[in-house]
Amino acid sequence: MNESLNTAELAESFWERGYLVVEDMFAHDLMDQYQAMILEHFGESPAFFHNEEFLTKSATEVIPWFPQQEGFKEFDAVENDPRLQALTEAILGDGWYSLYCMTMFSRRGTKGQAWHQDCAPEDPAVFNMNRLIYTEDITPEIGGQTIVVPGSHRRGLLSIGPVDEDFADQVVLTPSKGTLVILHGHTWHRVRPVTGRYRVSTNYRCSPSGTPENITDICVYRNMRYRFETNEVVEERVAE
Ligand SMILES: O=C(O)CCC(=O)C(=O)O
Ligand SMILES: [Fe+2]
Repeated sequence: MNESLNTAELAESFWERGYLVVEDMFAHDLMDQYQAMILEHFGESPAFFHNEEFLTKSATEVIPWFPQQEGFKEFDAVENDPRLQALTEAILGDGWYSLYCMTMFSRRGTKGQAWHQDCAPEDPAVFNMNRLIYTEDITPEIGGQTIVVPGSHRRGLLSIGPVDEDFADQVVLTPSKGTLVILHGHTWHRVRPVTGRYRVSTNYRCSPSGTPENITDICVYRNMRYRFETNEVVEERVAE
């Protein structure tokens, strides 16, 4: 386990690239405990949570679960980790706050997630930040690699185009058990299809001071903006 982090250097790297990978951040024992609870909750083949229109249009097949909201205190251990808190503070500054902890489950044969930004990028200062932990290895056999475009948190609106296009400058992340991935909400990112078994990731979302709490309500895809609260497409995005 990574006992001490070079917090200042990591924060600088985050702001340069719009994402950060810290391997061996969390103990395998803790990850095993989380994974067991997650599988207990989902079973290995749960039903979809989102409606049909969303699943079809967004090419996103993920089932969310909010364990802390259901009283699973064990999930506080990562949240309260002093190294994670110090790193978050170094990146976001005083007054940052936690939004929620969301576990995402994808079954075998599902599409993963299409290219998106978690929130509208029009104001560069208004954003969410993802602190993703992986409680089991992502492997090439399982699929579900997370793909990011470095520096895209400074590029503004995600371009319109095919929802699973490959970009020349994309970077493919294959996080192993215990890895922390921090991702700026404006960074262009997607998740590859899940070809084997199932895929699990858990996101401790947070925001800088003053960010509206519903910041992640509207997500930007290459073909639409979607509002999760009301399950509706709020804007169709079509090339001129
Ligand atoms: O599960 C992942 O690796 C990324 C998920 C994602 O897009 C997000 O949490 O915003
Ligand atoms: Fe996302």
